Amino acid sequence: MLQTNLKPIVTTSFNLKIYLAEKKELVEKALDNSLSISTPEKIYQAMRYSLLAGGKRLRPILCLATTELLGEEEKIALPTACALEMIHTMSLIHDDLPAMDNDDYRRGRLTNHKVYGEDIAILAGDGLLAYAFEYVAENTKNIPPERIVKVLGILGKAVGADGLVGGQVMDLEHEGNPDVTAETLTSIHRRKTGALLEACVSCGAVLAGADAEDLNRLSIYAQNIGLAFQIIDDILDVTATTEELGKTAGKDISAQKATYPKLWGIETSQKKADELIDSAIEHLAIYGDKSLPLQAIAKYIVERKN
Ligand code: GRG
Repeated sequence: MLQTNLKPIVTTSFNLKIYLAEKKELVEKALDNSLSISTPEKIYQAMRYSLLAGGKRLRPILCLATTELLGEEEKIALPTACALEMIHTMSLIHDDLPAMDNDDYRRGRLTNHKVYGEDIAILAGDGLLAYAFEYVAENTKNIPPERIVKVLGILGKAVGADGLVGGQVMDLEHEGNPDVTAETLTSIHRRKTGALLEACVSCGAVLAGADAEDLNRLSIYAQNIGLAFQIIDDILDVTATTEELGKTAGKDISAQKATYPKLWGIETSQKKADELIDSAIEHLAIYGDKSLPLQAIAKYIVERKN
């Protein structure tokens, strides 16, 4: 038998499935502890109903992964990670309202207004939005205060007229318009979907003390994955089932929404999403293997089934 003194080749392996499962468990526990029932009970129950309804928890995980990439412990970013999920959940509750997309199902269960009524669902969203800011301010420890102020500013911008609110307004304005261009669609989704995903990465970076170059590089990564995320969301609306999605499939067509598959077809849309992910990953090259989690999350965004 051939004897060699060669050491086994060390390959870098990263198991995204295990990584996501571990982070998700951490986030679920932190969210559960973040909001207990107080009075008036009904509003706390409505807020917890949607906040603890599962979901991929991609936004908090992106925040934690970015903080770790830059060499800080994830625990410093946990309150902000929870706040990002509170804001995301608020946007889903409001998005599902009869005055908006009018959906009955979300995350595999009845939407908030179907269970608690429209009035309480609006207030549950408002309650989660306000609490997100309170939660960051009250619970972020051992971080220079100027970083916390910066995080609060990033969150506010991502929610406002240049973020979720503006994107939703543009989305509503263009419903039923058959002439929406790719530029307009991208402008809608840069705000509606991309702004919050970018905030997840930026907040994680700021909490870890990122310099301007890191912040710029990581923001470009986030903008690319944000748009790819929405392209895949549009594709899944056509190709996946209601059971797989946990929400009504085919909603974009029935609501006459402009979508990427409508503009480009499914194959080209998938190709453009893949290109965006390649470009996102290129912006992580400087970090080497430390960026494996963010690289793998980017790939997951285009391979996901819900
Ligand atoms: C009231 C301040 C305020 C804002 C609300 C309703 C609204 C304005 C904005 C809508 C934002 C929205 C719902 C965008 C869609 C983003 C998107 C693709 C959500 C799906 O995210 P996933 O797949 O969901 O990560 P899970 O359930 O896995 O978390």
